[in-house]
This record gives sequence, structure tokens and C-alpha cells, in this order.
Amino acid sequence: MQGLKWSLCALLCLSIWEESHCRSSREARRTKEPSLQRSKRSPLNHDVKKCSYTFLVPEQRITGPICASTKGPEPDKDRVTRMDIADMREVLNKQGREIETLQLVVDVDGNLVNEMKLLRKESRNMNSRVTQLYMQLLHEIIRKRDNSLELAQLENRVLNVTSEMMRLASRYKELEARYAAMAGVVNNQSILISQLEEQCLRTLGRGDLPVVPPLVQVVPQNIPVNSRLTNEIQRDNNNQPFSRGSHMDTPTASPFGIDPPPPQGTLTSDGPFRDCYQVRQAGHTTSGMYLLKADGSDRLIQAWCEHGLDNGGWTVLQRRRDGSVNFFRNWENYKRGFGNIDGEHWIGLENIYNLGKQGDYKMMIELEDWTGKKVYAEYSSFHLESESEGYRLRLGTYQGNAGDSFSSHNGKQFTTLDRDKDAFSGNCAHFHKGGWWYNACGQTNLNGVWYSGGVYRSKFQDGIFWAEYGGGFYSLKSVRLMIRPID
Ligand SMILES: [Ca+2]
Repeated sequence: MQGLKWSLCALLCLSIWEESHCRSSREARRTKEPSLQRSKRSPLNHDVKKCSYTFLVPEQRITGPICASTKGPEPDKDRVTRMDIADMREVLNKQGREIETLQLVVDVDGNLVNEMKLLRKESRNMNSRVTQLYMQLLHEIIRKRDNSLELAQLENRVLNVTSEMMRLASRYKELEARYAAMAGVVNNQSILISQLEEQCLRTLGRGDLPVVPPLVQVVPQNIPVNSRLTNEIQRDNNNQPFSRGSHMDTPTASPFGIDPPPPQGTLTSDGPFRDCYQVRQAGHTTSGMYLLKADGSDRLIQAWCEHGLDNGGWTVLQRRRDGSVNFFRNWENYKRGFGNIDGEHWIGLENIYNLGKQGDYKMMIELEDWTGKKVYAEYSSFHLESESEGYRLRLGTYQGNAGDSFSSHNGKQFTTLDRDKDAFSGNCAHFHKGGWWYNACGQTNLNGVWYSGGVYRSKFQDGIFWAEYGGGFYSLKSVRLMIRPID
């Protein structure tokens, strides 16, 4: 309460002093007197000065005893200051150490910050990489979906092609059946015509003519399809068989191997060899003409060695391919051989006999129809008996895809126009226009007349036929008879 009264008093005195000071200032400005008058006027405000003894009087004589009542002497002051300085130094040192510690912390924190920055940068890189991988994954998914679509389209196309193939196959079978029926009609008509011709001759009183051999009536299921049937069926055999060079069709490639057109004069300086198998063993791999000499024979043989078929080593005994050589010949010709070794030829019965008696041989007969298809008939063994036995045929068992039309000739002697050794009352060579191991007369006539186009029209079955493959009125395009030692 006492303090409050002192405070109020002090405020009152302060306001009075301020008012009087301001009034004296205004008076001073009004009177424009020097500041000396103000110092003279100060005794007039003595009552006010008594109230404000503590702070407001500027004279030095009042201040000492009143305001310094709590302060100590100066020597004490100096001693405390030195202690304070020591304390301060200690504090400063402490603070310095703390600053160093803080600096270390700051450095560590800076490293942490840098590390954090690096981690953030790495994180950003990882994010971009993840995004990139995600895009790649999306692309891959899209691509796979496209591939699966493409695959489905291809499958559809394959299915369509397959159904189309099946449709064509069934159509082909229909055509084959129709062709077989037509070929049967042709065969029957030929037989009927022959019978009618015979009846006519008898009616005309010429019944003393020789009996005609029975015609082959085999019409196999797989008749070679021939697009030229309608043209060739009307051809007469008298116009066809021996016109050299008029039917030089190039044979198609053999399904068994390479069959190039043989060059002339490929006879090697080696040899002679006992057979083409020995030629092959001597290292010759090119098909061509080679000189042979069978064991126990002084006779040199020019032969065609086939090395492009079934490992090679085949000695070709006979070849037909273009009708360039006449095969309607006598005994002596068939005994010695004729034709061109690099084309159509017959190697000779005596040569076949000499070759065959050297060892155990097998026979391969290769047939080609007019569509270029090749089939074969193989016989497990083959040799001929001597001329005194009429070069009797000795065959083993059949295997192949041409059908067996040769076994019925097994054990038969060779017949030519001038030497009839067949089982028929007449001469089969006369009717079939060739030389062969005729029976009465037989299921095959590979030395017959070379007709162009396949199915032919003839009074007798004199074409190059193989009854099990095409029937008696289908003349094959090319034929080869070959032998090789049994493996
Ligand atoms: Ca006879």
C-alpha cells in the first residue's frame, strides 16, 4: 500500500514536472531569453523538486548518497569480474566444445542428408525403372496376345487347307474310280473287237489262222492317270513304235536317286570290272558306261552302271525310255545285245548269263508311268541258264510296289520271232512284237512296242506293259532291268 502511494506520487510529480517544463519551454520560446533564465527559474519549482528527489533532478550533488546505497566498493567489483572471466572462459570453452560436438553432429547430419539425397535419387531412378519395366511388360502382353491371334488365324488357315485337301482327295478318288471304270470298258472293248475280228475272219473262210493268245485283263486299282488318254487311245501302233526321235521326252527325276541324261563316251580307263558292284567298290560314284568282263568269259561288255539308286552298283541289263530302238529282233540279236548303252538297249542274253553265273544276284525292275511316277519290283535272286537251256529264267521271291507280274514267267525259256520256246501254241513274240521269257504268253512284255501316252489301242497286247501296274493296254513310259549281288 505504501509502495502504491509512492508510485502515485511519483507519477503525479512527473506529470507536474513535464507540464511545468513544457510551460517554461513555451515561455522561453515566447520571451526568447537565453537558457540562463531557465537555470535562474529553477528555485521557483522547489516544492515540485522535493517530491521528485529520486530520478528527476539533474544536479550531481543529489545523486550520490541516494542511488548507490546497494552497491559495494570497487575492489570487490574487480575480483568478481576476474572470477567471472574465468567462469566465462570456462563457459566459453564448454560452449566451444559443445560447438565442436554440434559441428560433428552437423557434419554427420550433413552426411545423412547427402545419403538421404542419394537414396531419394536412387528411389526416383528405381521408380522410373519400374515404370519402364511395367511398360515393357504391357508391350510383351500385347505382343503375346497378337501372336496368339496370329496363331489362331494360322490354325484356321491350316484347317481350311486340310479340309480343301480332303475334298480334293475325295474328288481324286472319284476320278480314279471313273478312270478305272473307263479303262475296264476300253479293255473289254478291245477284247470284244478282237473277238469280232476273229469271227469276221472265220465267216470269210479264213479260220485256219493261228490262234491268238489270251489277252491280259488285269485292271489294277491304281491305274496311272494319263491326261492324254483321249488322244493316244486312238493311235495305231503301226505309226508309233520305231519313229526315232519323235518321242524324246525327258524322263523325270527318279524317286530313288539322280538320273541325269547320260553323256556319250563316259567309258573310264579303269577296268574291266566283273560287274558294276565292283565298279562301285573301286570308288566310282558316277553313273555311266563302264567296261565289264565276267569271270570265265573272254568277252568284254560295255554296260551302264547305275550308282544313283539304292547305294549304286547296279548293272543295267535293259532300258526303254523313248522308243528310239527297235526291240522286235531275232535270236542272234537278243543273244549278242543291241541298242545304245546310254539310251535304249539290251545287254545280250549271253552277257546276262555270264554275269549271273558269277555269284548270287538279285534283280530290280524299275517302271515309270506317264505321270512320272516310278514303282519297282525286286526279286530276291536272279540268273539265267545257258543257251542250250534257252536262257531259262530263274527268279527268287518278289517284293516291291509294282505288283508281281514276272513270277509267272519264272522257269520259262527265252523266245524270239525265230525261236519259239514259249508255252503257247503260236509264237508269243509274233503277237507281242518282242523277245521275252514268254509263257502263254504272259503278264509282262518289257521288250514290246514303246507307245507314247500310256493307254494304247492295238490288235494284240504288244505294248510295254506290266499287268499288275496299268493292265495289258497301258504302255509304260520307261523301264529298267538291273542286277546287283545280294547283300
Ligand atoms: Ca509257242
